[in-house]
Amino acid sequence: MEKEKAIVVGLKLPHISDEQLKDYLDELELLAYTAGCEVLQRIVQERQRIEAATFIGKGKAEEISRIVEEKSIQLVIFDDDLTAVQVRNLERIIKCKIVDRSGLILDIFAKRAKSKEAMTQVELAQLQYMLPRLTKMWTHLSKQYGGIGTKGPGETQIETDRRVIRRRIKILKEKLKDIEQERNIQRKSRQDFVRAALVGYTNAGKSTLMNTLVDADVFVEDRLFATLDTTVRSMKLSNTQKILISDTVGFIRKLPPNLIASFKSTLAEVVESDILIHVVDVSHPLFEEHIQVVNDTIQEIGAGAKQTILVFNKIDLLKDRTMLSELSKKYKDSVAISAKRNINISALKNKILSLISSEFIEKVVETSHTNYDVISKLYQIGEVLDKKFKNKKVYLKVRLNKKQLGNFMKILSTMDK
Ligand SMILES: Nc1nc2c(ncn2[C@@H]2O[C@H](COP(=O)(O)OP(=O)(O)OP(=O)(O)O)[C@@H](O)[C@H]2O)c(=O)[nH]1
Ligand SMILES: [Mg+2]
Repeated sequence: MEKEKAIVVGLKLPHISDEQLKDYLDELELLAYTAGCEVLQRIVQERQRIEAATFIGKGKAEEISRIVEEKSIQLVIFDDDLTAVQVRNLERIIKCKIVDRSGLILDIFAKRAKSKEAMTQVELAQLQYMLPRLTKMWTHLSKQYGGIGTKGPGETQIETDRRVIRRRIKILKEKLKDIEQERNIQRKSRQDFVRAALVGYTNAGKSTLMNTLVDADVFVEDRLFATLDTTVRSMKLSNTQKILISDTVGFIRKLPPNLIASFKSTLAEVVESDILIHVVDVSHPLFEEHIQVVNDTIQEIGAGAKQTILVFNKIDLLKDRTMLSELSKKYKDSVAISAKRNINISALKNKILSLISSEFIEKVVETSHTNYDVISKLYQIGEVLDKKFKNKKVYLKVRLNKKQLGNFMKILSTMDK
């Protein structure tokens, strides 16, 4: 398939440095490439503030319009989110599709979604995003809806399309509710385990780390948003200690809010986990900003208060590793690794062990020495550290995670009668 020809546009406001803008536009180009476009040119405008009507200055928009014609550009991509009015005004000046960062991200998610859950979540986010932006030029994201927005020049057509979209949104929300319920049941079965979630910026190496830690065979690719669905695996930390670890969708600067909202059931794994393993691509020039973006997103989904290990990944790509000692001072509970080259993985495992140790407690359980059900159950769910017999009783010293203890004591009280 022929690639769509695109231009990317960035606005340099006073608080943004040249270097930052360059990195933002690098990322935008990577997003464009991921979405299947070929970026022919980069345009930057320096301004004191955003132009309310057209985002960039009108003169700049006209300049872009000329380039679009000369080079037969099909798509102009803005690094910031545009209002519906700005899109409309820009489309009057520039005769091709105008897409903003959120639109592009949603488009990539739509292309990547494979499972029923991910597809439903993305479609909902897309339609919510599209609804206020519906114009006759809007064809980029709407191909799959039988040409919504492509047919009519008239406002009536747009009104009809809006109604169709609203109805579809309602159906999707109901569908998601059912999926969520299914997910809740699945997650309930995992309640007895200590759970860790891998989180991080997209392309940081979460899935690679998952594969290194548990032999999981999760899909890894040097592209943005390789992972959209959650994978959960059990991981052995020592001979007796097992936890569940999950890999999930990555975050990015300016992730569309309705995308986060509709990915609620996918992100529930993160929200319900006991600890977070925050994976950072330390070889990226903007890695500290990435950390901030991820922290903000985690806060937003309501998982901000969890104990977190910061994992500086891809240290094999660093020319100079002296920065790592500075980083370990600055960020406590951090560890530097290479998931791909298997460097320092045991240090990470030890970190995880020490962080989850507070989730485990030791307890002496007393029961009749013939109460095999209780005894075997204890061996099953915990680590038996010591065993003593006295007066037809057995005293088992066990280590279990706190969550299991409550359940176990309930079982014990019924079994022990
Ligand atoms: N050099 C090097 N590359 C790595 C390392 N860890 C991961 N990568 C590469 O980084 C790219 C992204 O890795 P993934 O594991 O797919 O990243 P992810 O965080 O799961 O990304 P998304 O699912 O897209 O959010 C792949 O090309 C990996 O091979 C590492 O330690 N060193
Ligand atoms: Mg991944």
